[in-house]
Amino acid sequence: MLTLLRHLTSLGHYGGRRSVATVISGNQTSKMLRERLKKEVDHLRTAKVVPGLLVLQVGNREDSNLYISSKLKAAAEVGIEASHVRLPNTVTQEELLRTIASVNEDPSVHGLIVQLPLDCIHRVDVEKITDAVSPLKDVDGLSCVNAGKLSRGELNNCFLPCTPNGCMELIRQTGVSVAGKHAVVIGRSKIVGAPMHDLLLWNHATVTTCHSKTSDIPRQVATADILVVGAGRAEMVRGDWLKEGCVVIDCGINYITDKSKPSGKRVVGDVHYASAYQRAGFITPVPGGVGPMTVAMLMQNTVLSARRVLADVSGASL
Ligand code: NAP
Ligand code: L37
Repeated sequence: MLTLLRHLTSLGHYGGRRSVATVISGNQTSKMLRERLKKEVDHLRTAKVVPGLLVLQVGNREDSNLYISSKLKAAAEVGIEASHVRLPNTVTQEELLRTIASVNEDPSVHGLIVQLPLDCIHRVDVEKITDAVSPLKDVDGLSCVNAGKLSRGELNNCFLPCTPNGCMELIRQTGVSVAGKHAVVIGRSKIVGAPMHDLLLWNHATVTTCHSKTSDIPRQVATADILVVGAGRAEMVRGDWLKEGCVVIDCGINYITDKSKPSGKRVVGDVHYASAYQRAGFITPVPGGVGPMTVAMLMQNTVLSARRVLADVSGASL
């Protein structure tokens, strides 16, 4: 009887404890995506279209260097021709705008991203920079045109920002349907939180977005079937805040001191993984969760942009 009771409680009957979360691997999901994209690129190359990506960096931030090298590596793997242009931190806004304008004109480049944050000694209006990228090459989806389309639900007619798009793909991996669910997003930045809100909304979730002025975040989180966190606060969300069995997507990349590591530091998310793992139904790890998906989605957007060019030339539909 006790054995049966244990069995039933582990299955969630009698309101008892269910089993621990299923880990959704961004490493595995992104690998499958890269393999699919490689086939598409092979096909495009046969039609004499070589997808081209240009990553524009200002300055020399250590974290950006790491992310850019992952992007270049993924591009090489799928057959995208990628180049990295690094401008010195002394560059002015005008020079940066001129560089963007010339890349906009270059037909060999299908995707252009300006890696943020900028590391620049001069005052630069970041909005002006992200808006200078041609909407047709804006594979980061950060220009007003693409962000506006997303906010209106025109998902098939714009470039979706890479990190939120990667989160949606991870949610799809769980098999949990988004429509009709309550989703909570923590963060409202242009690159993570705000587009995440839009994507969940237009996939028919009911969405609550929290930010630094939200009064009782644990109370909001307790109602979430799907939780996406992009706050940049190490291990902020605790397991006991969660609704049992929910989907937890952790975008956070935070470096904390860890004397036991040779580097003296360790990367953690915005979610306290050990406690959340005990209570969630699904959870993404950090590292190996959203990060690799961000990179893979950039490749997907670049391939999409190249396909659009081919369709324009040949008159074929996508
Ligand atoms: P951000 O621009 O600093 O935005 C953070 C957002 O979180 C803001 O909206 C802020 O609210 C909110 N916030 C901050 N502290 C909060 C708190 N204590 N309670 C509730 N909300 C809070 O950061 P971001 O660029 O969106 O990045 C967020 C995290 O995701 C970072 O850890 C970053 O490293 C990571 N990230 C990961 C990837 C990836 O590929 N995995 C990509 C991009 C970013 P206000 O608006 O009120 O200030
Ligand atoms: N597209 N992405 C785009 N444009 C930008 O302007 N800033 C920015 C951006 N962000 C970005 O590239 N983020 C990012 C974050 C993490 C990874 C990749 C890209 C990543 O691969 N992270 C690994 C390793 C983390 C670590 O050990 O430091 C991970 O497994 O999460």
